[in-house]
Amino acid sequence: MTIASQQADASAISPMKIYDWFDGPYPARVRIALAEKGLLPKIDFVSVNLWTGEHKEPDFLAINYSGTLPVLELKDGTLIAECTAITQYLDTLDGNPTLTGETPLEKGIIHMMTKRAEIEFLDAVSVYFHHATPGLGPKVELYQNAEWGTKMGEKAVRGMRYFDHLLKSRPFVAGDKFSMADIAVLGGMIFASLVKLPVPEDCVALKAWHAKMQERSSVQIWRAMVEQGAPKS
Ligand code: GTS
Repeated sequence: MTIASQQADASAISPMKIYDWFDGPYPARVRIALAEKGLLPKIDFVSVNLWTGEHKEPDFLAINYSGTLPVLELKDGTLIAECTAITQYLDTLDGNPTLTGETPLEKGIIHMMTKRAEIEFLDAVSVYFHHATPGLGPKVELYQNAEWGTKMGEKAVRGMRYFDHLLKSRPFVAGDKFSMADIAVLGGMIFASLVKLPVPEDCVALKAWHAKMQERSSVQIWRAMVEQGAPKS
């Protein structure tokens, strides 16, 4: 089998479904990746309302054991959860991976920086939201630990400082090229803004990188989708 024949063609596997929520920071990661790859027209979005706890209902838990969004469903019913996994899949469909790296070295560095963006920043903001604020409300937040949430808020700010330091000497999070790692840090910035966790004033490089990211058409397309508002049920 040739490499070319192993590469799935988007038209052969579309329509694909994405279960997500229109303004969620993790869903944003996949929506931006889809816009980068020109794949948005191939997707049917299915709304799962986080605020009513739809993602914790048995019907959705059967789709994703973790009870989180987004989830990609292929035409044959295959389900892929986790933003990084979904992005890797989508990025390699056309045999031209622009977000997850071409060489073994690029792939390794981008994966590392994406994971670091999650651990040190985005996931920490998420824990802050779910534990140190009312989060998604009492129906969803069955256990909260405000002290833990506050600690994770502090960790997220340390993460911002880490990425600020990094971006002083490179244009993008994983080096010279825009990648999935930039999208993961963008997810952190989107979540931080939603929960009003401010970026420290002196994080000048992080702010400049963030401003540059807003010029990308993928980010503008994502923002326009958010501005359309919540889907009518
Ligand atoms: N590791 C997962 C991934 O990368 O996909 C995390 C996904 C995640 O936490 N998604 C959020 C979620 O489902 C969506 S959002 O907060 O960004 O909108 N949260 C719901 C919950 O109850 O944790």
